[in-house]
This record gives sequence, structure tokens and C-alpha cells, in this order.
Amino acid sequence: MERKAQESTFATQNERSGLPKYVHLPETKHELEYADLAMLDLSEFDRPGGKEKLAEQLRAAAHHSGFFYITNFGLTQAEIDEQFAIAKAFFALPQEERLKYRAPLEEGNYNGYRPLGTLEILPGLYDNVEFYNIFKFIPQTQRVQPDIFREYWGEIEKFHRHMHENVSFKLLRLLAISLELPEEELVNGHLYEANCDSSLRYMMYRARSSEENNSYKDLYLRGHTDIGTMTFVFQQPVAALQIKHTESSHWQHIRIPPGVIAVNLADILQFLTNGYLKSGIHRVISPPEDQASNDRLGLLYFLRPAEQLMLRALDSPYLRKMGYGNEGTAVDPDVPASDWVRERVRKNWTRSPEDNTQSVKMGGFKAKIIYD
Ligand SMILES: O=C(O)CCC(=O)C(=O)O
Ligand SMILES: [Fe+2]
Repeated sequence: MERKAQESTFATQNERSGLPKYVHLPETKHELEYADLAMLDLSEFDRPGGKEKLAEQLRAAAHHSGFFYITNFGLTQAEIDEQFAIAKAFFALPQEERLKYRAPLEEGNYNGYRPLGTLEILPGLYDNVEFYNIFKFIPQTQRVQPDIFREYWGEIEKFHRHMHENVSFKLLRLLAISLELPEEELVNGHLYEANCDSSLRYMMYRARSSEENNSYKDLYLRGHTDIGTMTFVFQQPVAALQIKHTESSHWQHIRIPPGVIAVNLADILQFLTNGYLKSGIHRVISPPEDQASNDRLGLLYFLRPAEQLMLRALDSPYLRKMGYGNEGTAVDPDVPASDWVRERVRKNWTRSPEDNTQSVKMGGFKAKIIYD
């Protein structure tokens, strides 16, 4: 009932602004090797025994590789496609218009637009990606926004809050259960009203020619782990995202069909659990031949820690039992986890694309910047 009512509201709003309905590209016909990942059905969450079952499933996936899929996450296809349509409209604006919203990147702050060609992928060769991050809907993070976003501000806020307070909180609660911690332990470090760099991201990769792909060794984004707590990647027909289960595994594609979100855990959860939960290693490469000439539009949500969460290993009975306890780990326990996020974003501006041994260190924790 409620879902139907929502869909009809969206139809009216689309007519209001004349935003064309977003049509996803067809999937590739190439046979690719896809990673086998767990699928968590979030509709189980409120069923009797559902949380415990999901927590087990999540713990195994998170310990193995840090990647899994979720479904039945409480957003309609119309709501998701509306976000893609808004994103598409933004990237169709002239470059000088998009540049008006540039984020203060040098300060490690991703609030706003990151222009095309900002990051050196290989020596002398710059990226083909541009993105726009919309930070939380709280007074501290407000900034000037393009008209196309302001027109849909109510819908974007609803979507943003749903991803944060409904979807990501469910996963944080499941992780807490699986670590035998109080259910709100991780949620408390991610409250919506608290200051942090969580963001909804519209992400556009511009197609490259085959000559360019050759000189870039087919790399769109070098191998990396994500900076914050967890990342959500929505439906993506253009096959370019690859993962590695462990550092010594080979790269495999992941497929994200309609109704599914791919999730990866990020650095903070690996630190908090002394490495028991894995920060998923992934990269983006040029798409297969039948998709190579298409631009690739992505929709993502990045969950990042609030200032209240300290970069300090958790005191979890489960982790102690498994030999991942926090005894003697807190070298500098008073560093807010949010400092880590800013430091790693800042580091993107000084990193060398030739050196994949570089790392960022803070509070006794360390992560590599580039994986091949
Ligand atoms: O575009 C994608 O599929 C993933 C992007 C990504 O890994 C990132 O922005 O950190
Ligand atoms: Fe990533």
C-alpha cells in the first residue's frame, strides 16, 4: 500500500521538473568471471530469528572478503532510478557550471564536486572520473548546491537518510550482534545528527578510446580499500568493478542487477576489529568491448564514522575468543575515526602513482593506498 503511494508521488514529481525517466544500459554479453558473494535479504531483519541468521551470514562474508550483496533494502526501483536521473542531469551541465561546486579537496573534504582528471592513475595519466558527493542533511555540512539538486532536495534527503539510518544501521546492528556487542555499539558512532563525511555519491566515468585504455593498462581506478565504514554500490550494468577476496587472490568481476546493492566494508571496521572484518579490496577497469564506448554512471552511498567514534579496537567477547582481541592494541586511543577519513582523502593529492607500497598510518593503524 505504502509503496504504491510512493511510486505515484514520484511520477508526479518527475512530470513537475520534466526530468526524463532514467533508462539503464543493457548488461554485457561477454562471459566474465564473477565473484561468488553472499546475498543478505534484509526483509528477514524484522522476522523472528531473522537478525541472528543474517548476523551469522554477514560475519562469515565480512571475515572472508568484506564483500556481500543485499536485497529488499526498502527502496523502490522508481526511487533509485530517480537518483540516477538527477545524477545524469548534473553531469550533462557544462563543465564551467559543474566546477562552481568544487569540494575543498585539498583539505581532505569531499563535500561537493570532484572534477574530472583530478587523480593520477599512472605516471602522467589522469583519471576519467568525476563525482559529486552530497553530505548529510545537517546544518554543519550545508553548502551551495546546483539547481537540479535543490529541485529534488526533499527526495535526495529521504533517500540519503534511508541509506544511512535504515540500511546501514541494520548492517551495523547485525555486525554488533555477530561480535557479541550491545546492538547499538556501532550505530552510536554513526548517528545521523553527528558530524561526519557520509555521503551519497553520483559518479561518472567517461568512456575512453581503446588506445587510451591500452596506455592506462585498462585501469579506471587503481585497486584500493575504501576510506570509511562501509560502501554501497547500486545497480550497475556496466561491468567494470572487480574485487579480490584477499590480497593474494585474483581479480573477479561483480554483477549488480536491479534490486541488489553490492556492499563492501571499509578500513574503519577492519581497524576496530583488529583485522577480523576485512576492508574489501577492489578496483575499476575498462568495461568489455560491447560496453567500452559507454559512459558509466554510478550511484553509491558511503557510510563514514562520526567524530564520536574513536580509532580504537573494540572490546568484543567474540573477537577475544577468535584471537582478535584488543589487548595491547590501542597505541593512541584518542584519535577520532573521522580524522582518518580526512587524512586519506588529503593523501590522494600527494600520493605517487608509481609506488604501491605507500600507506597511511594513524593511531597505530595502517592501510595501503594502492593495490594493483
Ligand atoms: O564505480 C564503482 O563501481 C566503484 C567506485 C569506487 O570504488 C570508489 O569510489 O571508491
Ligand atoms: Fe572504492
